[in-house]
Amino acid sequence: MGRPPHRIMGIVNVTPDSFSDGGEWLDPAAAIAHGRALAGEGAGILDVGGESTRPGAGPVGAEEELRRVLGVVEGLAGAGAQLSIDTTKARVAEAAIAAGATYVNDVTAFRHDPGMAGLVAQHGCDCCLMHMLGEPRTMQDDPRYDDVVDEVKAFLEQRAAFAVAEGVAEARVHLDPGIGFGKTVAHNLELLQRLGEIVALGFPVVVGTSRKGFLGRLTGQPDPRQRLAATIATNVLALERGARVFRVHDVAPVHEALTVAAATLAARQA
Ligand code: HH2
Repeated sequence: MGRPPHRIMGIVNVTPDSFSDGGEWLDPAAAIAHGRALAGEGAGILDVGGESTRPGAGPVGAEEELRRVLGVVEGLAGAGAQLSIDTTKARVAEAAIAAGATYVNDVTAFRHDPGMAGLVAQHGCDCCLMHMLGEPRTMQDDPRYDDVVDEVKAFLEQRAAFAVAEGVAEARVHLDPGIGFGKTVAHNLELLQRLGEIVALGFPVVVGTSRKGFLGRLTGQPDPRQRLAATIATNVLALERGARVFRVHDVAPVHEALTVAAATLAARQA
């Protein structure tokens, strides 16, 4: 049996303060044009977010978040990609769903807003449940685990069970180890190395390494925009270990790399 196809989730950050592209797509017209370009480059999913989750970031109110993302989701309907809303708030997700989103990417795995799971269930949306230790404001302050993979895996298994108990169809649930969310460089590397253990839970696995700080720590590259080669290395390894969705800023080069990697993994002499 061949491996199921992978998908690229292109990042559309409508924020003033995202760690690598803050402010660049704050203007709705620019964000829409950017999203359309990413769809054209091969993004099967466009992930629209109005709240940065970078280490140290503070929360954004629902009104402001809605003001940032809603017109962009509306403007991307018909762009040829599934629309995802990257939010922890049911109010924001609900409005985005009404505007055409069918995927909810919640970095708190339905822990922040008690209305989120029911909303996703009611609308039959896909969802991504991500692991995070602590909250963005403090998550990089000395994170500790006994066994990072076992703990992330147990958390994700429990959150998937919660989502299903709340009425979300099992086939709609994606899981994400939350690279960089309350993790040291060593934790991130071990999660990637042992990603197969999370894939073994049986849900499609999403990975988000794009331009992240641990890559810069390894390569000595302080500028997040200069972390593309490192991003590609981690995505290829994650593909090989069974990840299915790749959340990235630079869609075209990652798409090329994963196309070749997937063809190689599928190759068999007749
Ligand atoms: N990473 C970020 C945001 N959302 N969602 C999922 N499922 N997985 C991730 O790894 C993930 C995520 C952080 O990256 P970015 O959106 O580029 O930055 P910021 O949070 O500063 O806007």
